[in-house]
Amino acid sequence: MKKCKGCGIELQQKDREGIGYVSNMEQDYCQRCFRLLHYGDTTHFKTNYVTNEKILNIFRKYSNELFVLIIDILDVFCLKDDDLLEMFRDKNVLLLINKTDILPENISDKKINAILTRILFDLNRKYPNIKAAIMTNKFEKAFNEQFFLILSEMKAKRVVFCGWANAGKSSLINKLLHMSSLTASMYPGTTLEEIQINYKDYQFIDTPGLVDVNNYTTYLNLEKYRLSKIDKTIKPQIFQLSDPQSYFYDGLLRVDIIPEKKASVSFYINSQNKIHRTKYENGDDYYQMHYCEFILRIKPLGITEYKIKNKQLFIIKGLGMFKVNGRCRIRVHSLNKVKIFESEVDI
Ligand SMILES: Nc1nc2c(ncn2[C@@H]2O[C@H](COP(=O)(O)OP(=O)(O)OP(=O)(O)O)[C@@H](O)[C@H]2O)c(=O)[nH]1
Ligand SMILES: [Mg+2]
Repeated sequence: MKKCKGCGIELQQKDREGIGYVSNMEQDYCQRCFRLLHYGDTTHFKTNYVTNEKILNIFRKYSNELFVLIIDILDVFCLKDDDLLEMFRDKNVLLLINKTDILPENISDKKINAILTRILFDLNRKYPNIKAAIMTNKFEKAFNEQFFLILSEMKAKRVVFCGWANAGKSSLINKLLHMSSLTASMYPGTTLEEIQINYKDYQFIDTPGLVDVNNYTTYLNLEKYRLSKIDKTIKPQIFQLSDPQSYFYDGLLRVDIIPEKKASVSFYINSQNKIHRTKYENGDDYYQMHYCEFILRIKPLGITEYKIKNKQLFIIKGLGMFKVNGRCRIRVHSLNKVKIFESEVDI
């Protein structure tokens, strides 16, 4: 049985439109990986191919090995309230904090370190199975060295790379092993099966990304996903207000802010997209025009209300985050299914 080197799927010649298709069994990459890598073509891309049940079954096979959990920095900010670490409670975990380069430039390395130290200190009390944590891309060379040092300290020879879809697992293995054979792409659900890679006396196992029901990207069509995904350094969009205002991220998210006196709000989203502001009383008109326009299947947007006394950071996974300063009431209109995380992080 031959498998695709990029995504791990079994290769087949029978079904042209099916997953794993190759015109010739000599080929190492399936049609989907080939077209994705060379033409950025997503015609054969199905984001809902892998289920969490299937991925958890892969993990079960490696229960005694080291699990390297790769986490997007914005997900780290709400990790304490998320479901991810619960899935690894009984496993030895090394956390790799990825994509720190997307944080705004004004957040210094010192500040990032302080924020992460605090988060990890709290997490470790709840999850003593987290053995270590490293940032992946602040000091790249040092990261590779540190990573292998930890593996040797932990006497880990077989390592399972895991995490939410699109966290950067396959790219990271490629980078660590100075290769490019694993398919990495901007779309979630790229890796389809486990892939074993032997390197010196190690075995690295790449796995498909877990589907996160609390992430907007799970519900967006590919086009909108591409436009809203944060892949570059965020430039915050900051607004001051003294009257009630409504802020819109297309039809995806609406935040109404009713300040007691003065307030400010900063949005951290893909900087190609601009937050639209209207007076609160005109908010409904704009909303009706853009309501749910990009969401795969129409899903009701729910409203959640909060009272802010001083300041609060909110994480909307897959879209970004926003921070409100000043005493105010806010109403967040967002996908019902997606949890809004309130984070203690002070950025
Ligand atoms: N900005 C930034 N982007 C990154 C980083 N690491 C990976 N990416 C991007 O994240 C996207 C996902 O990368 P993959 O390696 O395919 O992620 P994955 O976790 O293997 O994804 P699945 O197989 O779908 O679960 C790609 O667009 C990468 O270029 C990083 O450190 N910073
Ligand atoms: Mg992958």
